[in-house]
Amino acid sequence: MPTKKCPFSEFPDPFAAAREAEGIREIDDQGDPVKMVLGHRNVRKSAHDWKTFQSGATPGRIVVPSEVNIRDIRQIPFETDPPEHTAYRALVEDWFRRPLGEAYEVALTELINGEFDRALTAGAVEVVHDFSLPLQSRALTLLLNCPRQEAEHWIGWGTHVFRSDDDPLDGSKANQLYDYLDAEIARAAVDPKSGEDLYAHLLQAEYKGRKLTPEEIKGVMILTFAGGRDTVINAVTNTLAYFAGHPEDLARIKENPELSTRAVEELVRYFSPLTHMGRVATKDAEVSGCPVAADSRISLSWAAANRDPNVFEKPNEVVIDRKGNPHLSFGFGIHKCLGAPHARQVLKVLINTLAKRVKKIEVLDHEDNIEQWGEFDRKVGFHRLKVRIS
Ligand code: EMZ
Repeated sequence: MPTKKCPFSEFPDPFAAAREAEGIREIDDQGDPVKMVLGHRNVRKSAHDWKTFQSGATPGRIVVPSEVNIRDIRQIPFETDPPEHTAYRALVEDWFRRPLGEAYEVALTELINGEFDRALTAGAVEVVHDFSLPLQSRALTLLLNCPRQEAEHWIGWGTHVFRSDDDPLDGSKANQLYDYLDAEIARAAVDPKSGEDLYAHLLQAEYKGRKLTPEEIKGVMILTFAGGRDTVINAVTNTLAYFAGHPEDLARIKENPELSTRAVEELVRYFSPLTHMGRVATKDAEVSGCPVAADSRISLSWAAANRDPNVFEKPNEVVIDRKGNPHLSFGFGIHKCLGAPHARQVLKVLINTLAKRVKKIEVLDHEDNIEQWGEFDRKVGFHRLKVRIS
């Protein structure tokens, strides 16, 4: 696989020429092609038009790479359209906004401080597996409101629930998550003591005048586990890599902690932890002057839109205090990321803790994680990032 030589803290934009030229580019995905929409305006427009570009297609088909061959459970609310989407989303919206509360931030700060205690004691640490993955898993126990201990089990699943090191679509791996969720849903249904977690919340919820089925609850939980896993791990890892290369920005945040809110937005714009998300056309349509046939796929390329020079000045630079930052890293429209408040809090607390406690991050060794989308090679994060934190 060709890898571009670039310093560890740089994330080049591979889409510039195609975005400027046609603004759309077709790639193959397991024989089911995808037209990648690249410009900010058209990505937003297509995301907004859920009637033409639906999410409720065959489960797995809006994901790129397509997961139709490895799962048939619909993820909820992600793989539904209005009116079902509206009703499902209403059941979980408040729950996923809990991260904005003060107690949540306090708990997250304690948790992230614990991760730094470990990293600082260890000296050298491999960030992806020994810092970001445990951090993501342990932070997820706050979102689920379940015992912290559960995370130790999830850490064993690795950085992605449907992918393993040598297989980008690993069906057997998905089964371990499914079996775990079946057991957890059954446990929550019979154990009155566990009334405070997300499973219990979903078991009590009323959807269109009835209770959710175990299958629907599982659909919500799969999304909760899968959607925020590699994305959060990449965002955390990339943040450490960025500040390793830019200690001056960390010093600015230390001086001026209010900057961290803008820094989070700018870093997620720059990293775009999720490259794109697909949609399926419900009828013949046109995007960026290009015909899109009914039942064919497009993808909304958040990563390409986030570097669009028509919208962002100096798009390929991290402007740590960038004002007005209409990035699309958490999507756009009715499907915008449910986990965004949690992810933003994780990154804000991470950056504030870094600024407070860390003087220097030294990169000892790294291996980039380069995704390949047709002609585009895109660095999304790292397979391995070994650093010394002091
Ligand atoms: C799906 C997706 C959701 C998909 C917002 O993203 O995340 C991917 O990592 C999963 O593979 O199934 O949950």
